[in-house]
Amino acid sequence: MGVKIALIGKTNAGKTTIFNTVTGRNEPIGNYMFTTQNPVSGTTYVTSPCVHKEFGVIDNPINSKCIDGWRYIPIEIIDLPGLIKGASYGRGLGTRFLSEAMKADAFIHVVDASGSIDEDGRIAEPGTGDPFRDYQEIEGEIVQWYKNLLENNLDKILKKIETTKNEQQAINVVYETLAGVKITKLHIIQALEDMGVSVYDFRSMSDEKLWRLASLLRDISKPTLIVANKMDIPVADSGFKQLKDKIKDKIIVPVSANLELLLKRAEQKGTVRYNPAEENFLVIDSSNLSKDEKKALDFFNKFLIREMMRAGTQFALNVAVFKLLRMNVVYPVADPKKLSDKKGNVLPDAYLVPDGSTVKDLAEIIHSELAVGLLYAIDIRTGIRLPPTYRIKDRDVLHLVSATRKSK
Ligand SMILES: Nc1nc2c(ncn2[C@@H]2O[C@H](COP(=O)(O)OP(=O)(O)OP(=O)(O)O)[C@@H](O)[C@H]2O)c(=O)[nH]1
Ligand SMILES: [Mg+2]
Repeated sequence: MGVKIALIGKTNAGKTTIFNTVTGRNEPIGNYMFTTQNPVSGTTYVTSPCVHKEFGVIDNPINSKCIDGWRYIPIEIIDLPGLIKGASYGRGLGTRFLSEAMKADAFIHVVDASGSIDEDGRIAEPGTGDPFRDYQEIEGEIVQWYKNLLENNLDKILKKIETTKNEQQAINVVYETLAGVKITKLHIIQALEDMGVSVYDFRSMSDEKLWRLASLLRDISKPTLIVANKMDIPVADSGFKQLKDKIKDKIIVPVSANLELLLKRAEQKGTVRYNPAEENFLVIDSSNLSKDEKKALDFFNKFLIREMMRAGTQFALNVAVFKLLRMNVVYPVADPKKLSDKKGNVLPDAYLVPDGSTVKDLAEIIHSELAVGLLYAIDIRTGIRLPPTYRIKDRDVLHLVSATRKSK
């Protein structure tokens, strides 16, 4: 369990700078190609207004953090080695690391909006590159990766679908072949439906159709947010506009990973603090701010937040988790009076569950034994008994009652 997001994109786009910003880690960042050689996993957080105020209690979170009334709920983020055009036939580091990306629930596709990467991925004069071309080329490599996956398994799929006339079973065959890369049966059914074909059409699928199927599977199985990075470089403005004009079906969030990394480091020193309510940084100790930090603050708070409206890495993560993946936050409590776990920790855990998850699903997440004898849940806000089939709403506080095991 747990939400996992992978950073994908062209080499030098700034993936590791973003990774370090949001995890507080110190992985190598470089202005040369393929600085990141292997996937790196880290922990970061999404933010949601904590329920403790509403219930008039002081909380002591265990699985998450509560800062200034905001719950910081952990998610996993994976920094990946960069891609370049031709990666799917082995250029650069190739696409072998994409199998790691496939374990993620969603992608953040990082694009250098300032156009300071040339076609091959080298750092170049800002404005000489082409952010939209970069985006398209990298997406093309990813779709090609899916297509290769289908092609490499085509014989196996064909052989097996001949053994059954039952369409569901045939879909199962495709699913089993692709299960390792987090493609669900529903993804496959939806992709086939969108194409208007049946699973038996694998028998005579043209190259073009296979590409289309790969592309649909890519889109459906990995919701993607675009980060337009390097917004601190003036020409990035037009790169960002170009991306917005040409890509209508994706959310694009402007970011300056460099400046945010500077501010995160300042935050560690205690001179500034990120403020989730306003999505900006607050000054705590102006006497100790360096000139660069002041400039970064000004740019982030005035330009990115005021002019671009919504921006920054925290906003990007929140959008990915709450909008693209449609996650809800739920607080299970073992003691319905104290709102605590058995040890007395008040509002100890906040879980992310996909929209549509039921009380039963939540029980499974907490403990399989709890799920076996699950009777009902009590909605702490209203005192109402909710059946196991109740669909959890965002920021529900629930006490689960089970015949087999007490909730934690
Ligand atoms: N001006 C500016 N430069 C940035 C920004 N983000 C990253 N960079 C620079 O871009 C270069 C590449 O950054 P990385 O974070 O290593 O890029 P990457 O996408 O991880 O690259 P690979 O590991 O090769 O795939 C470095 O010189 C960074 O300092 C930004 O927001 N603004
Ligand atoms: Mg990197």
